[in-house]
Amino acid sequence: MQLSIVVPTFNEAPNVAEFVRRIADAVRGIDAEILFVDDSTDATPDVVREVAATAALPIRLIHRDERTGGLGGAVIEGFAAAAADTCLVIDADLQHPPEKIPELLARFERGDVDVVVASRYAGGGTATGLADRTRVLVSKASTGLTRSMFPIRLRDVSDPMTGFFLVDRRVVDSAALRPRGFKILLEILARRPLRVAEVPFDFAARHSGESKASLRQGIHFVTQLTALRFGKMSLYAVIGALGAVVNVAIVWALTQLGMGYIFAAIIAAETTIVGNFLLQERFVFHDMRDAASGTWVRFAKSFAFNNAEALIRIPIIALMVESWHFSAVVATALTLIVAFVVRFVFHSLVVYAPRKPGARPSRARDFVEELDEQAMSPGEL
Ligand SMILES: Nc1nc2c(ncn2[C@@H]2O[C@H](COP(=O)(O)OP(=O)(O)O)[C@@H](O)[C@H]2O)c(=O)[nH]1
Ligand SMILES: [Mg+2]
Repeated sequence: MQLSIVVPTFNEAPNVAEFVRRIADAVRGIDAEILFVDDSTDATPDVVREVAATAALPIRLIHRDERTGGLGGAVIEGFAAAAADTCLVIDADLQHPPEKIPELLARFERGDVDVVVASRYAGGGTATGLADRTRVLVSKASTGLTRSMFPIRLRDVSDPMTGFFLVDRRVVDSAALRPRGFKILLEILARRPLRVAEVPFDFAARHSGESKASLRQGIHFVTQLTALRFGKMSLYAVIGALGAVVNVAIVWALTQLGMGYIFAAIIAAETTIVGNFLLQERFVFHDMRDAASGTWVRFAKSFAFNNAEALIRIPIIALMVESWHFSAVVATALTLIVAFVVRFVFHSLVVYAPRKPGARPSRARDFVEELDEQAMSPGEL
């Protein structure tokens, strides 16, 4: 098999027949298969089976009961199940013209690249099929933002957000990907340096049905981008910084209302400890929650640790200022930096530690390995 055409589908029943017809026409003479990875709740699987019976090329269907990883997760599953190493990803709604496939394949077969991207923004490409002005703006802005965040990796890629590309699946490190949401190509390109070529294409309007892109996907995307770029620890830092700002604001507000400073500081500290916990549960460690102990146990550990840490930090600051003659600001800043790292380590290793039955062979080694993995792992969302 020369080419596997991987097609993620979510409720695309009215598009399937026309899609398959155009693919079959376009890839005549190429030894190709179509692999639908379907999460639909409509009749898409039935239509696929019906069309497959008479189609001019082999068609397979993977129907998933769980929408793990959404569109991106579906694509990765498609790579794993594909008959060929050369995998082409294309949407089922005909916004990506199947007639371009031979050109993408020919470019790939020159043998000097790992990925061929069909680009709306390369010379000759267009994005007129985007639903409205807002989508055009969002698409352009997010593409610009993404490229500026990965100036080296995406140097040769004008359209890292396209869902139309061809890749040699052997260069995709599926285990390292956190395929969630729409931007699977970005994940692939950002994780490791790959050789990329582009082929311009005209992004058409949807054949039928509605786009599944949404504001939620947009928010998802921004967080995914941050995580891809800066990792889990930085998300944790962002939340910590946010907490610090809120902390100061609460102290300010309460003292304005006439409350004593110490009391205000305690209320502010406890509020931000709880707030930070909720945010880190949702955004930083959400992928570790299921395997860890229950919510209230996690909360108790986190709450106790942060309180103990604050209690210990204050005498240390005093010691630094009184005995070692640090300025109060420097002492506070230094202890906060150390506290940040210690807190992150404690949370990833203790609060969100997986429940494992039985004793571990070498705790020290486990500790170091886990620490390394947590610090480096992408804080995907
Ligand atoms: N398997 C699967 N496919 C999806 C999912 N969400 C979207 N898709 C498919 O991914 C492709 C692109 O989605 P679409 O809604 O057209 O996004 P847009 O082109 O950015 O507006 C289409 O073929 C969708 O059916 C999902 O959660 N799972
Ligand atoms: Mg589409």
